[in-house]
Amino acid sequence: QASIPAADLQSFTEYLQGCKRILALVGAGLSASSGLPTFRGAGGLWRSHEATSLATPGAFNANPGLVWQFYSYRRHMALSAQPNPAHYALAELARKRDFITLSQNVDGLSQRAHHPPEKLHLLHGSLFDIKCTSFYCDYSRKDDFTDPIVPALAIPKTAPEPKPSADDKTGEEAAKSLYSAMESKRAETGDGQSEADISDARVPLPELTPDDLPHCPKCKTGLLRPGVVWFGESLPSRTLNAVDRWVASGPIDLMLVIGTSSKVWPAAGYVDKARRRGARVAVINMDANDIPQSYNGLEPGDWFFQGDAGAIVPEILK
Ligand code: BJW
Repeated sequence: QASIPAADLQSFTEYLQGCKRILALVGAGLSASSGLPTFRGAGGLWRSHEATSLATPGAFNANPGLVWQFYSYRRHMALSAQPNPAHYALAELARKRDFITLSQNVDGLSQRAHHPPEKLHLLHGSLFDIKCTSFYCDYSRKDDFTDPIVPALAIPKTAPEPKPSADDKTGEEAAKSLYSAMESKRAETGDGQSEADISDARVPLPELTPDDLPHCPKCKTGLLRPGVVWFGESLPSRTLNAVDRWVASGPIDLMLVIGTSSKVWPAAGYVDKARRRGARVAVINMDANDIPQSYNGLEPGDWFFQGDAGAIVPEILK
């Protein structure tokens, strides 16, 4: 049960009942309680790299092996994660109302929560879309859940650590805490071995050459890449057009801004677009500093629900 101020919950739910058209912008915080890391703030480092610094065409060109290791890890994590109650609550709202979700997430969890696909707009693509990097080739495929996508991208396994010896009285406490920290960083795979947590820079990772990476089956020469939108790249025009048509097709009563730092454009710009069509805004975020900065942040009549989206979203949409 989320602890939401009763007056806010009441005014929000009363307003929600009369809403005809509702828009949501969601970000990485929506999937945080499913165990997936966000981009900015704590957890935004992958090994020694800022996650956002790996999400660029320049990073891929400079070191495709490293960028593929990052995305292969994220594909694996997303496939191992489960949608949380917020994913399900948004899917339910989409089934019942004139409501669309603009998702910046690439993890597939909204789809797995059965969000109606025609009401789910993936602004930044999907980890499970794959496309060719060659300028001359138009190859792409959807819903490729192969994990790993090529053998060289398999997550390395580590042998279980020896348990600290019982008669090592002086070092016992220290060893126990080290052992449990290591355990929490590894997932048991059932064969007595564990998967290494390659997001930790202390875990060795092989250097891959382009030959180790997935290649295009059509042109035979181009490297494949994940079908996500990197910085400096355009968002999918069909998606943007469909969203713009929905936005233009009538007044908007409510804009939900869930688990996003609202720092990345053009996604963040939908808050203003919705306001211009009359929307009141409800922000659901762990961090009170991450209120969309358009206009003056929150305006009278808006709501800010602070806490875990996985708990708050199902509570306010009940
Ligand atoms: C919780 C929680 C819990 C935690 N419960 N909450 C206008 C002005 C300035 C710059 C630009 C502009 N227009 C375009 C740009 C350039 C650029 C941009 O926006 N730069 C800014 C950073 C300044 N945009 C682009 O390049 C875009 N392309 C474009 O505009 O093309 C045309 C063009 C090109 C060139 C020049 C001009 C125009 C493309 C942007 C693509 C972003 N791609 C990424 C990677 C996707 C693939 C991948 O996943 O790897 O998308 S970057 C990364 O950021 C990812 C995310 O979708 C995106 C947003 O992050 P998000 O989801 O908000 O995550 P966080 O971590 O930032 O926030 C998490 C939030 O959750 C926090 O608030 C927490 O507090 C909260 N939280 N746990 C609730 N349990």
